[in-house]
Amino acid sequence: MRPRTVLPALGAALALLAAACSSSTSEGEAASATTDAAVTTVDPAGASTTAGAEAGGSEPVAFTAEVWADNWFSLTVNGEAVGEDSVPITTERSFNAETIEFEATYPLTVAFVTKDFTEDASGLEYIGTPRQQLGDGGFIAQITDESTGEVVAVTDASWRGLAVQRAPLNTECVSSSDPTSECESEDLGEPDGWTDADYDDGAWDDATVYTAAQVDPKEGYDEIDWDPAAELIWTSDLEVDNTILWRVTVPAPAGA
Ligand SMILES: [Ca+2]
Ligand SMILES: [Ca+2]
Repeated sequence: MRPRTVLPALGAALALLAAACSSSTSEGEAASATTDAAVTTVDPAGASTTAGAEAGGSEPVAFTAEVWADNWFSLTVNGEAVGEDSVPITTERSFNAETIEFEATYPLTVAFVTKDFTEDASGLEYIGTPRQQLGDGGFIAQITDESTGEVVAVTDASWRGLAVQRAPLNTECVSSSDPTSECESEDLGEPDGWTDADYDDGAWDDATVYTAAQVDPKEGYDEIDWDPAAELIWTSDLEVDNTILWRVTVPAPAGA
């Protein structure tokens, strides 16, 4: 009798097992699909964390930027404004060196705005005086990684620049008795997202390097111990291009 009792029980158990296997097939596929989806979601974050670690970029580092601009600048790093020239652009003669300290994570997306002084949209300065003229620009900067003491970025021909305010487009208006009316200007404004790491500056121009004789840097320039590789830059037109946007990417130092 006992085997008879056991066999039907075993049969019932096998039937249950078969049913369980049958139903678990579709559940298993669903579970598997869910897992795949979860893995897909997790992967990018994992990859990004790894990339940051491989680039030595997971920890913020202290930096010092030293800047001299004719006449004004502001500095954004990795999309965050970190400092600007303490002398307002509304000051006709503003020549001064600036030191800005900030923390950031490699790779650095460095974005400067530089402005040559203009009295108004005409692009001229000393309007109505015997000195009425087209002012000129010029800019030099270096960034030091304070954790190593190494200069990790200097202005040079590799920087990408975009002139967004240009005046006067008709330079002969420099001798006009009413330049504010007669000088023509162009103002493009700042493109959206231009300080972001992934902004495409492919259409921008390479910086033009100038000698100190060409820019004639004034007060403050000699107060900074410039790295030999740091150069005075601007766009190709020192006079007409008044507001320039600059971009450069600074990778983590090798071995970091
Ligand atoms: Ca100037
Ligand atoms: Ca100018």
